[in-house]
Amino acid sequence: MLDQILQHKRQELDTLELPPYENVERRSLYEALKNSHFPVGLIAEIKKASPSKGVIQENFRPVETATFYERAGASAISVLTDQRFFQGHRQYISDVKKHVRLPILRKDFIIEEEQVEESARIGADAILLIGEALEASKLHELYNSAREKGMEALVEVHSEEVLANILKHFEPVIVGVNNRDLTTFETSLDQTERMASYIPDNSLLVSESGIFTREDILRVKRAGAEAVLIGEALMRHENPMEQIDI
Ligand code: IGP
Repeated sequence: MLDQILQHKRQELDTLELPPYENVERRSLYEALKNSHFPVGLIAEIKKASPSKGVIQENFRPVETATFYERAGASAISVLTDQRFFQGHRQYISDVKKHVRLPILRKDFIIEEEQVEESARIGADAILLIGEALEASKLHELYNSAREKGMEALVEVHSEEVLANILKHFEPVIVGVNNRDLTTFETSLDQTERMASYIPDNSLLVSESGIFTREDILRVKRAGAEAVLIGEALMRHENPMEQIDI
């Protein structure tokens, strides 16, 4: 699946048109996660659909949902911008940013410099860089480029080998462990527990995917996660924070 998505991204890149600059004020994801008033930092995700779950929210209203997340005390908002597989759009970043004060993470499959530039122009505060989708040296290059443009990056890994390769190049400030294997879609919170000891002491660990309950949050926190990234559990509920009871 991941290969199929990446192949499609390369095609999209051929026709990528850079939008004009807007919303260049940057907000720090790292600071927001560190200063959470919940037991962990919470990145609340806006995602209409996914390849593994199909359509998650029929009546999709990104701005309303973001405003709700902010009022409920989320630290940051993750916005899916991939159109083909997640029914997202880059416009959602600009729209959401105008209506909330939280940092916005652009969730997409970023593989080339043009996409980093595009992210900066639409007002993203941070971008996702996926270890399994990039050579470690390329990931490092895109990471530096994001920093130069005033953005931060969430460096996501699923496996230990991929993390080890990245650490040969640099230590990311924010490391996400994806509990979902993007090649099989299998999700298990064991992954955070397995990976936690390999994360550098100075990196902030975010546990991503498959988190549904307060118990799940406490479990990954015990493993060493300082923040969580939650999508589906929040998108499916009328009053999502009640469901999580964070
Ligand atoms: C959220 P969930 O299981 O709470 O909906 O997961 C988030 O971790 C997931 O959307 C995600 C993702 C990604 C999506 C993690 N890494 C990479 C697209 C690309």
